[in-house]
Amino acid sequence: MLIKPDGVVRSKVGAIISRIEDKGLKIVALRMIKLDSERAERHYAIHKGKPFYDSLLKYITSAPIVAIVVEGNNCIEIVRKLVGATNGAKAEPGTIRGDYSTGIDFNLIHASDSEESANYEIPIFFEEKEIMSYERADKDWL
Ligand code: FUP
Repeated sequence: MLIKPDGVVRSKVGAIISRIEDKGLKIVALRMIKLDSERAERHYAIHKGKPFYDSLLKYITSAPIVAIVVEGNNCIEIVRKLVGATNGAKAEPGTIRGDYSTGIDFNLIHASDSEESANYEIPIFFEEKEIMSYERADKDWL
């Protein structure tokens, strides 16, 4: 997942990470970076040619982001639920977008929507050796 530029400049990094940890998912990689256009284009290749593509690239490269890899049972489905609908105006209260975003242009967070997209996206931000292996102390309770 990515905490996008608005999440960083609005100082929601801690709040968002807390939701992931509190839910019981395990953070195994984390880094703050400012995306260059090449990496941003790679990440959003699927949206190339769409009407919102140029503004999406401008937004995602406008300030630092935080890239995070999380693991856990049904991780992708759970993170997508925590994140909420794409448009913050429609996202349910209690979700990250539902609580912090009022629209689709600035929706704070990106989350892979399938294992396939996670496998495509993670290497854009991390080398394999940067993905950590450890056990949560509460692993037997999750
Ligand atoms: P999501 O999976 O919820 O992050 O949404 P998408 O992958 O469909 O879209 C990626 C980003 O493109 C969204 F976060 C916001 C932007 N977007 C628009 O600006 N307008 C649209 O109509 C759809 C997406």
